[in-house]
Amino acid sequence: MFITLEGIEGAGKGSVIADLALALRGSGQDVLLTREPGGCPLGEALRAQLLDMRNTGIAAEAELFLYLADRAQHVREIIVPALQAGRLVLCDRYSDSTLAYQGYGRGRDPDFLRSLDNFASGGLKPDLTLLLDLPAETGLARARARNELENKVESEGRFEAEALAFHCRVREGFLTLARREPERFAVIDAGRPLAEVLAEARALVAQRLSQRA
Ligand code: Z5A
Repeated sequence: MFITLEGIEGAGKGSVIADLALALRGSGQDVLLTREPGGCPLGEALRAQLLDMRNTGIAAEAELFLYLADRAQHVREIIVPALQAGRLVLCDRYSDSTLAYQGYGRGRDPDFLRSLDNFASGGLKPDLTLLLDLPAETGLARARARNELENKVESEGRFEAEALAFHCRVREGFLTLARREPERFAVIDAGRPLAEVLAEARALVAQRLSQRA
């Protein structure tokens, strides 16, 4: 089973995915925890470039193809072999991030991006996507506080430097994608206390697993 987590920056994906991995491993599932960009060695190198605060000059077209290159390698090297081995794959961001950020955020036709993404991913789609939804202001404030605490301001801040309007478009983009595929998406109100968000995410995954059993 292939599960992805999506949402704007600071939505809580990292927190939720770590908790899900813990719960699922505790119940005996063989879980692969991964992320985009950066879920394979090539992806790690691409991630460093994509998120580097100094790379303000990356053209939007180049940015798009770097995310797609990361996905093409990640799917073939990591995700598909894990699924074929019967593992449960939990991935922090995937194709919906490309549609939301490079499509709705940067104003590029989502249908055009869909066809490029389909080529990069080999058509692999998640079975379940948890969308952590919250106002962009709240997510950015959380991410900023976390980055300051971890002293990451210089190394991982390129997207935080985007205007608030950009993150609002990305949020709306995710919600549009969720409305388009209600059977794949579950939208979680991530503005609530973390314990409530974690409990809902665990329940949604347990429900989906029991449906497939
Ligand atoms: N990107 C793209 O443009 N196109 C693509 O195709 C792909 C990605 C795949 C990756 O950044 C960037 O790549 C991303 C989109 C772009 N940039 N942006 N924006 P990343 O991987 O470095 O960062 P991120 O994915 O945006 O995640 P994040 O900033 O690490 O946020 P998060 O994982 O969603 O949140 P978190 O780390 O779990 O939580 C943030 C803080 O809030 C932390 O201190 C938590 O303890 C706290 N938190 C979490 N939940 C709560 C609740 N419920 N209440 C209170 N506090 C909370």
